[in-house]
Amino acid sequence: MDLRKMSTHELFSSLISNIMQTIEEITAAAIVDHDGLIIASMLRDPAAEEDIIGTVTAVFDTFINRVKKDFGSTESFVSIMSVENKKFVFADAGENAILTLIADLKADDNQLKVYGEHVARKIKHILKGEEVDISIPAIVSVLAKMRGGKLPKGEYNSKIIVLGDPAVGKTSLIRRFVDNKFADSYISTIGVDISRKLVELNKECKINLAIWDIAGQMKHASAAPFTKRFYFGANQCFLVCDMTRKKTFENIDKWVEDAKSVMKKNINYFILGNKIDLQNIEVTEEEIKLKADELKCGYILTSAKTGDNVDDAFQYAGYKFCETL
Ligand code: G3D
Ligand code: MG
Repeated sequence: MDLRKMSTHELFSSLISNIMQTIEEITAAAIVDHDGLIIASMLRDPAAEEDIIGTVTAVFDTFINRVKKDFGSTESFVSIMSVENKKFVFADAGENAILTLIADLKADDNQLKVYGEHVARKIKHILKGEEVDISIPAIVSVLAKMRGGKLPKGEYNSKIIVLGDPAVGKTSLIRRFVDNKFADSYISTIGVDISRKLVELNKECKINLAIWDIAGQMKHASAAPFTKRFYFGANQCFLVCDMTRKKTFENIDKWVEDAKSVMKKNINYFILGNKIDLQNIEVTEEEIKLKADELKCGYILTSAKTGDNVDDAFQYAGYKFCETL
């Protein structure tokens, strides 16, 4: 299926259909604007339509006032409330859209929240005219489970090193995450650039990520022994490849070798298959998945250009780091 040929409405319908397939306790899903008008919707049981529209309108007002009040204060805002025998999930999806989910009371709040946030982010991208991959990445289910587990309390520091062949998009991914910007051209990183961003996993658990963008223009391995000193003390390593250049995927092994030759302890790896917004893809998701299984790590497909799945990647890094505490 060529996503480029899908209309906004079809994209929305596919997105909410995906979330309903993933979480079976969801009985209805809708994307509504700030006046409560339904932009797209889906019901598991069409006979329940009137019922559902009635309840949505009843709880919508309370939520919309909170959205308007809090707008701009948080990046993503998800609220879950139980009314009668249903759970309502409202997730802020950009300037004039809200994702609404209706679920059975037995639905898991963490799962609703994590998936809700993820899908709401996709809606934001679509509304900005950006291309997104509407499938829900596998790591989102991992995120949902982790949030269910207990997170440590406190503020922690984690160092992430970002490795990969030149021009795969390392700097672009970091800039997208840290500044939420994409520039068409960056000056090649010389040596190392360190960016910091606080990831709040919940109110009581915060991870200060120090993200090290290491010498993008250097060839890997022994060609640049002096850059290896930047690896010391890393807790996590992002391995980035460009989905439109197979060679950059094959070289992931070399980057792992390179990192392992320096690190004394085991660290978390995570594969990012970048540039999924482009047409000329040479690497399949299956290949990335196999490589991730081999390295016993997670993976995600991203676009630094549209921002697709970029926040999820760093959030995941935050959760993974917590597992090591
Ligand atoms: P690096 O830090 O790994 O060396 P950069 O890579 O972040 O400098 O990116 C290299 C080139 O790829 C840049 O283009 C950048 O704009 C582009 N790029 C990075 N990520 C993406 C992406 O997700 N999608 C698309 N379409 N392009 C991306 P230039 O033209 O400056 O070489
Ligand atoms: Mg760079």
